[in-house]
Amino acid sequence: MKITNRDIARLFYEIAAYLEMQAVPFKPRAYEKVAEVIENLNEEAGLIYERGGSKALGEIPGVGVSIAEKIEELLRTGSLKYYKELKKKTPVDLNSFRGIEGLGAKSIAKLYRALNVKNIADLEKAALSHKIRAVESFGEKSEENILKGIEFVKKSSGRFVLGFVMPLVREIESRLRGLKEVDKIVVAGSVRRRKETIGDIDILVISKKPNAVMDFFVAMPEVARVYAHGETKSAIKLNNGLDVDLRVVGQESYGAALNYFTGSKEHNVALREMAIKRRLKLNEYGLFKKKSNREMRIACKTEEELYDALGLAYIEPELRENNGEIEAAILKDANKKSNLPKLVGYGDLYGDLQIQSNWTDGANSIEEMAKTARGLGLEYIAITDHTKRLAMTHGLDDERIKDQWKEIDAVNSKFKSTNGNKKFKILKGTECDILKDGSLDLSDSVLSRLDVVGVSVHSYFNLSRKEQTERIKRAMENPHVDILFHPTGRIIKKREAYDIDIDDIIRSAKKTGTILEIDAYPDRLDLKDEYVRKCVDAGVKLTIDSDAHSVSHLAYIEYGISQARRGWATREDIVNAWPFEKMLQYFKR
Ligand code: DGT
Ligand code: CA
Ligand code: CA
Ligand code: ZN
Repeated sequence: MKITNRDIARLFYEIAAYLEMQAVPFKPRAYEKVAEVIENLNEEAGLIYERGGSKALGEIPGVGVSIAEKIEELLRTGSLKYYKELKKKTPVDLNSFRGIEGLGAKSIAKLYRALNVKNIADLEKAALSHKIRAVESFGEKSEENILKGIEFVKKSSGRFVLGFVMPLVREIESRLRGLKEVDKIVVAGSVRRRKETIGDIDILVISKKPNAVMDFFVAMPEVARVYAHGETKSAIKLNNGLDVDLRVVGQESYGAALNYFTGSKEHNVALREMAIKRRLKLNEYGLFKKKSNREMRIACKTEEELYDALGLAYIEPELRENNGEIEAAILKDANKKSNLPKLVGYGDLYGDLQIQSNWTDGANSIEEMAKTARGLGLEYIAITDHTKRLAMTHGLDDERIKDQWKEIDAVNSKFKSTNGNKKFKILKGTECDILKDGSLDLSDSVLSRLDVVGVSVHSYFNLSRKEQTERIKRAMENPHVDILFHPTGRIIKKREAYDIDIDDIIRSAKKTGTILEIDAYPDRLDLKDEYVRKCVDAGVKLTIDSDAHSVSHLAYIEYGISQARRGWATREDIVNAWPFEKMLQYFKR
C-alpha cells in the first residue's frame, strides 16, 4: 500500500475534525494547516523521507517533531495509532460520510457539536427538519445539497463490501439466534450468495412468537431508523447506513421462503418458469400442485426438497445467478446425477500464499503471522513481502530478502521443535514488483532460490490495454514466476481495474503454467467471479490468498473461497487446496 500526500492530508484533516468534535483548543487548526501544506507539496513525502529520513520531514514548513514522527509512522506502517485512538474515542465515523459531496470533515465536526449528528441517518433527519440551515456557516442551500448528496450516496455507493460488514451481520444473527422465541434463523439474500458487495441484509426467522422477535429487532442499539414494524415483516436502517429486512415465516414454508429470499431474483424467475412447465406453482409460501380445484402444498420444508421436486440437484447459493446453474442441476433420470461442479469447500485450503510481514508494510512479524495461520488450521504460509520498487513499504532488495530467509529458517526450526507431530512450514516467497517494461524487481538468481514467486503490478496503471497486457505477459514468461497476484488491480468502490485483455492473460497463463490469484482481501476479490470461471473453463490453475497485512486479515481467506465458488471452481482448480507436495510440483522449476 503506497501512502501518498493526499492520503496523509486526508488523515490530518480527519484528525483535526475529531479534535474539534472533542472541543480541543488550537490543535485542530494546527493539523489543518499541516494538511494544507502536505497537500500542496511538490514532492511526495515518501520520497522526502527516503532521501533524508524523519529529519527531512521535519524541515517541511509547519511540520514539527511530533508531526514528522506521525508521517514517518504512516509511511512505514500504512496506519497511525494516534488517529485510530481518536477515532475510537469519538462516536462519529467520518468515513461513513464519505461520498456526500461538499461535506468535509470540518463541516461534520460542526454539525456534531451543534446538532449531535453522528451518522448519515442523523444528518438526513436534521436536514429534513431544517435544523442545518440554523447552524453557523450553513444555509438553505447547503441543506439542499446535503439532501441531494444523501440521495446520491443511497443510489450509487449504497452497497457495502461483504467482508467488511460480515462481522456485524454475524453479530446480529447470533443475537437473534439467542432469543428463545427464534426456532431457526438464516441470513438470506446476497449475503447468503456471498456477493462481493451487498445492498442490504435479509434475515429469515422461523418462530411461533414473531412479535417478541420483531420487538427485539427494532430496538437493537445500532438501529437508526425503523421503516416497518410488523408481525411478519420489519425493516430497519442501522447507524452505519445499512438496511436490514427481517421476515418471520412458519415451518411449513421454510424451504420455499428461504429459496425465495436467497435469490437471486433472476434465479427465482427461472425456477418459477420451471415450476410452471411442470404444472406447479412456486412462490415464497411454497410449491403447489392443483388437484381438482384445490391447491396442495408439495413438501418443501427444506430447499433440497424444493429443488428435488423440480427435478434438480441442490444448487449452492453462490451459484444462484441464473448463469447456467439450473441447466447444470437437471437430474438425469437413471442415476440422479447432475452436471453441477463440486465446489471447493470452506475448509479445503491447506495454506496461504500471499502474506506481508513487518519486513515491509505488514503490521506483524513472520512468527506472529505463522502462529495465527497455524491457529486457523493452515499447514503452511508463504511470506511474500514487497520489493524495492515499492519504496514506501520499504520493499526488499536482493540483499535484504536474503536476510529475511535467515529469519524464516529460524522460525521454521522453532516450529519443528515446539510443534511435535503437526508440521507447519513457512515458505520463502515474494510479491515481486512488475516494472513498467514487464521485467522484475529482483534478480533471477534470487528468484530462483525462492520457494514461491508471486508478481504484481503496483504502478503505471494507465498504460494502454496493449502495453499493460504485454507487460504482464512478459512477467509471466519469466521461468521463475509461479503466481500472478491480484491480476486486475481493481479495488472495489475505490479503483477500477487497469485496462488489460483478460482472455489474452488467461491464454498466456495457460501457456506458461502461471497460476492466477484470487486475492481474498474483501475489497479486492481480484479475480472477479466471471474471470474465475474463465480460468476454470480454460484449465488455468488458481490460488486463494488472504493478502494479509496483519494477523487479523488472515481470516479474510474465507471471502476468496466464496469468490472461487461463485466462479464455479472445484478443489482441482485451486492449488492451495491440493496436498502440499502436489502443489510444489506444480510450481515452475
Ligand atoms: P442486494 O440486496 O441488492 O445485494 O441483492 P439481493 O439479492 O439480496 O436482493 P434484495 O435484498 O432486493 O432481495 C432479496 C431476495 O428477495 C432476492 O435475492 C430475491 C427476492 N426478491 C426480491 N424481489 C424480488 C422480485 O421482484 N421477484 C422475485 N422473484 N424475487 C425477488
Ligand atoms: Ca439483500
Ligand atoms: Ca432486501
Ligand atoms: Zn500487492
